[in-house]
Amino acid sequence: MSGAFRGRRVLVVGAGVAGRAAAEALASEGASVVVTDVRDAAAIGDVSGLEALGADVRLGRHDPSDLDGADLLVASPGIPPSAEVFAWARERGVPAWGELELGAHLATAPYLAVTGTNGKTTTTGMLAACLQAGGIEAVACGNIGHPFTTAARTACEALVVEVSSFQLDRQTSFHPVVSVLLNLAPDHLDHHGSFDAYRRAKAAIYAQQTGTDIHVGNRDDAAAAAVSSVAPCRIRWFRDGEPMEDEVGYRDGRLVARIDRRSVDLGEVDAGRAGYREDAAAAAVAALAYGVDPDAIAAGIASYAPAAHRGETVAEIDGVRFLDNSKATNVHAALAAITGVRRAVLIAGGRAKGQDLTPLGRGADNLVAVIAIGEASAEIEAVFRGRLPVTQVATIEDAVRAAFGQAARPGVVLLAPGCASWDQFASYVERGERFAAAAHALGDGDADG
Ligand code: UMA
Repeated sequence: MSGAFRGRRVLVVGAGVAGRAAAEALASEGASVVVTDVRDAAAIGDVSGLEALGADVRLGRHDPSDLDGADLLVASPGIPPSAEVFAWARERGVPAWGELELGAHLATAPYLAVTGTNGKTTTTGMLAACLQAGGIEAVACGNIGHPFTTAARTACEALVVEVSSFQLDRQTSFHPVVSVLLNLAPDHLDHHGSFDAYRRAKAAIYAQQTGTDIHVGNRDDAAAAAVSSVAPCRIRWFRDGEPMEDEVGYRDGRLVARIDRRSVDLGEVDAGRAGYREDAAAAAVAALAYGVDPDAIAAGIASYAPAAHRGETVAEIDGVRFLDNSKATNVHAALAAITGVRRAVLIAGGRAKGQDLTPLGRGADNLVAVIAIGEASAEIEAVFRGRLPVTQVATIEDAVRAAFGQAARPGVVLLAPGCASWDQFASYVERGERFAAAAHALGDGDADG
């Protein structure tokens, strides 16, 4: 503990993963901490960890008096920009930091950062694996679930931070040595208010970067490339085709870097997973930019095991394969997953987050039927009506049974919701787990139930 926040009085908003980590970091650095959350004690569960830190925990609502005596507010990423608590802080002249701002003040190791609409977690993991294969003690953290504010205080040589658009708001000090923008498509419009505001949040990843820092952009994604091309530092690119000088791309299915007018082979990449090639190419450019040896990059990418709920087969029953892409929480990701299947039954829906779901219709040729779930089920039905049979159901279990009934033999049932899980589940993880459990139940003889 350095006592960097000694004598400060800080209001932490949100007692979820980010808020708890922020409170712990601040308390360990000498601050006196108040934590507020709109959820009540019954909903929030155990807060004894926060109380043990000496934090004053106030549950059930936010109140202007929470800011009494405070000289700083630290907000969790999910607090919407329109939340009253920010207006109260403004009125009192109390600065409002996001999670990244606090992490940036605490970090002692250099950090690399990855954002984009899709593929962040995979790219972050792969990039950390490349650095580790190169002998660098690197830790993957951030939106991935291991808060940046916690990782920033652990001893290591580099951090690879997954950053969401939510986190990129309310920071003016986050300064990665290498930043990556993987792709850009409408998402989280309910939180940011518009695609333009979402794009501005993403562009904030490079706001503090200067001359010798490196930003990595995607040549194949016009919307993302437009943002990347104006980064205020050096820019390196990846693409899905033949790479140009200083780029990483693909030749004959193999990942290839063009360095000093030579082609360097970085190995084979699993083409079966949606978005995986893009993620590997991005990780390779970022690792090269950080000075990692090409052999280590090839080893890092080959060793990386993707996290769950990103398109893996979770069950195979009577010739029907169940693919779990619960992490496809927006239209862009769902379409990428649909592109990888043939004659599948799609399970889609959930909370649309203000997205236009119409582009999902482009996947219709790869599907035989659609099962619509959750808040957006009527919108999903409207997208496919007249083109495919669509069934609206209440639960994921009903969806799995209906999809199994309509699937070809052999065939595929694909969970690629295109929407957030938050209307019916705590997270996409819970949605994926319930999907897999329901598929297994069919195999256990519950096929009619
Ligand atoms: N809350 C309030 N007031 C409000 C709104 C919410 O008190 O006005 C409270 C809620 O009651 C809840 C807490 O805030 O108790 C939740 O905070 P949060 O939504 O910021 O979630 P955390 O649990 O703190 O987790 C956050 C990220 N979640 C979101 O951005 C929604 C996690 O990303 C991240 O791993 C974690 O911080 C550590 O950095 C998850 C995510 O879904 C994986 N991210 C989105 C995505 O990937 O699409 C952006």
